Amino acid sequence: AARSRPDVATHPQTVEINGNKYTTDPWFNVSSTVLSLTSRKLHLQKDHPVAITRKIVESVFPPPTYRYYNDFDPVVSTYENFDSLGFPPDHPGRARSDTYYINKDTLLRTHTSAHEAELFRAGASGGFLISGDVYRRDEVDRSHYPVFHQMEGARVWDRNTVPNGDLAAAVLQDLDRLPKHNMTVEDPSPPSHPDRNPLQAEHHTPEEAAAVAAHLKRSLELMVNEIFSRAKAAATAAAGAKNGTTTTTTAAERTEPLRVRWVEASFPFTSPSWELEVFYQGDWLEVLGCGVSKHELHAHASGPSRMGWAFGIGLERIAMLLFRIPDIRLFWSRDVRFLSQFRGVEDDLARLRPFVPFSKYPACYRDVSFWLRGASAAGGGGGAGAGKAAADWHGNDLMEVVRDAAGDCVEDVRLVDEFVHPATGRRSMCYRINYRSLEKTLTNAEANEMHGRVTRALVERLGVEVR
Ligand code: FA5
Ligand code: MG
Repeated sequence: AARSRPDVATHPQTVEINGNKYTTDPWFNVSSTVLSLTSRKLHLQKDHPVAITRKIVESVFPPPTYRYYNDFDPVVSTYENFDSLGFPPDHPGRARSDTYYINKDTLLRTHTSAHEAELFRAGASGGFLISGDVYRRDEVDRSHYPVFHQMEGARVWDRNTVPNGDLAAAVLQDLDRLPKHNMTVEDPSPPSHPDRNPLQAEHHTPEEAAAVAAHLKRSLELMVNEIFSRAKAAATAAAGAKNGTTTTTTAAERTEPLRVRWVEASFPFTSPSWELEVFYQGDWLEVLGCGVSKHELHAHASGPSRMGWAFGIGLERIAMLLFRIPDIRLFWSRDVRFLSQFRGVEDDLARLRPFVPFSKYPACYRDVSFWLRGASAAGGGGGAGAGKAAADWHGNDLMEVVRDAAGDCVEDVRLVDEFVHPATGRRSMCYRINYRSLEKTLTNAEANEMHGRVTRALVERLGVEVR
């Protein structure tokens, strides 16, 4: 409830998004930066790395089995985004600290899963892929951005239409028709915990669930394998061009081998559920979530005889692996030094090359320390004034204020210190902001000016008291 406190004074009466006008209410919390990105649709922009990545992933899920939907509007109802998928009323994803609302019943989709129930209800058979821009209030670092692109995939089988009504056998036969790969999967089947991921025992036999899970995992491993093969070919071609010959050690051979693993996950609309992680830049990077679709979704939407799988991929995360793009902010760049590197690739994938960073400009670190309004919960007593009370504090609010004030010059923001004053019970926080432009070296004066703007915005918008 505290997080739903309205910003009464600040929201406009109406907003227009992709040609449609919406009436706002006190739930409105979309920043102007984010609003301005709703028309970009990078997944449809010719030769953009997100669009190229979408096409390569689509090639692993070919028609006629899979149908593609790439232009569903990002404005959806709260019902579609959450309720239709079985999110409980108190799920944290619904909070205004995490989701961009236009009004109480209308929001910017937080995932492409928002369209699953509708397509199932329309009787989708076989499978489908949905690509689109999605929106989340989230942290600031090199792999998170408040707008990104997802691809949803789903596959359905129907007991009423498979031979002898034997769904498991039909799925295994389809699995057998899929290509094989020889990629090493470090943790191919982590155990599922029944409390998080129970077998849907009233609706599925263990054999059916196992067959669907095997088909799902193979399909996604083939997707990653395809991406990595293309990345490797690109690196080889780039190294060959540099050496003039192909006889020397190639960059591909020097590339770290691909490491992938499955990790148990949990989603309200799948069970069992997993995430697929890929080792990248020294750490495990989560690239997708997936699982065996919940029976309720099919039962409500299409029919109780159906079952299948679904996944949701972060397209930027895959594009970062494919092109070796080091920072997610780059996808939004209109700099020709970025865009020109992908020209002609969409129509001729043999031209794909690793991204060559134009140069890494120096980082400028600046710290900001402040007191939150009022006493902390531990100190007792409520805070006076209009600022953020300690109990009402959410890191994502700060992340957004920083992004709004300094734009894409912020590389990351980290909480470096936090304490409660023993006598007053007030909470102090210190955040370290890394200002680094992708396009030029920031001067000290520019970094200071930006940090001043950020500090003032924190005071004005969050009511903190700078120390
Ligand atoms: C989902 O969004 C689920 N809808 C996925 C799903 C679909 C599960 C169907 C089961 C069945 P998650 O929140 O983990 O899950 O996001 C999916 C992917 O989006 C992540 O693995 C990651 O690749 C990407 N992603 C998430 N947040 C960000 C962000 N802020 N910036 C860039 N990519 C992100
Ligand atoms: Mg996740």
